[in-house]
Amino acid sequence: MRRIEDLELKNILLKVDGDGIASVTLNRPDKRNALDIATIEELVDIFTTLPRAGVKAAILRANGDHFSAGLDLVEHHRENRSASDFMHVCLRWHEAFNKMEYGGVPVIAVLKGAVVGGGLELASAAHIRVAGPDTYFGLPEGQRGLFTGGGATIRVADLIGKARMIDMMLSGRLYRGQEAVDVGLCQYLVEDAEAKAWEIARNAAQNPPLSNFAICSAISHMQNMSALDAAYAEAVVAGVVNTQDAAKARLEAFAKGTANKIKPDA
Ligand code: 1HE
Repeated sequence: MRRIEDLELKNILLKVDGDGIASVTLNRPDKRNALDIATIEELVDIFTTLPRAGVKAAILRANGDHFSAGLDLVEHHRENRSASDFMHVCLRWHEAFNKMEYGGVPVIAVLKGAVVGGGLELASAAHIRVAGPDTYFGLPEGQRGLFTGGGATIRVADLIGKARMIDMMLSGRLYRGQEAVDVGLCQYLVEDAEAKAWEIARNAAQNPPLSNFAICSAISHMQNMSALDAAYAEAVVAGVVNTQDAAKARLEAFAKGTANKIKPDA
């Protein structure tokens, strides 16, 4: 099992604070955090390692003015890849983003500037997306003569529906502001996305890890199942999670009337 301190990272900064919250920072601002293959491999390593390292939540953020300009178009052009080469590149993107989505650690993305193409594919693998006022979302693949290869056909279509996704890809339509929230590209639109993401992460980190594991992996897995199989899997997961020791003190407090209440101003 690899340890966080053993990871060799060049394009991503990784820190874990004393509360077990990791910040994963895309760090190629001069290239607008375009995703080259080295960055994708670092994402694979990071999101393979974090769930086994006791990390309670992760903030996915970026240095510079833009979250990510998507596929590194210059590298792609320079490498002159064959169809088979690029298919394998896409499989590494899927590996990275699946590790994020199915790893069981809550990932909260802090979005700003361009969240486009593969940048949106990356953001859509996070569990919660928090956008700042200057964030915009696009799928300019059509304009570049490309197609999505990092899971957008699954995740972005799931967030916004296929008609909107096709519109974005065909017409180059960009979404931003409240409209981006309304269509489902992000869940929060706030002045200070960074602060909001940390607040969400710190709250989520208070939940028992097994509950977060189920929330952040079981729901995604169940979406891939028939309703009958999903209901069965839900019962099995709930059997394990809802009887865990970590829940007992919380349930006892509720039974005694000392637990917090679920009210808007509580
Ligand atoms: C890049 C990339 C990139 C910037 N690959 N190098 N994505 C796109 O089509 C978006 C392409 N990027 C842009 O439209 C703009 O760069 C931005 C709107 C994001 C930012 O504009 P700006 O004016 O701040 O920066 P810039 O001057 O365009 O770029 C600064 C540098 O970043 C420059 O490099 P330099 O060496 O000349 O300084 C750019 O080349 C570099 N850069 N974006 C490589 N994307 C799995 S399939 C997924 C398919 C897709 O993702 S398609 C969408 C691709």
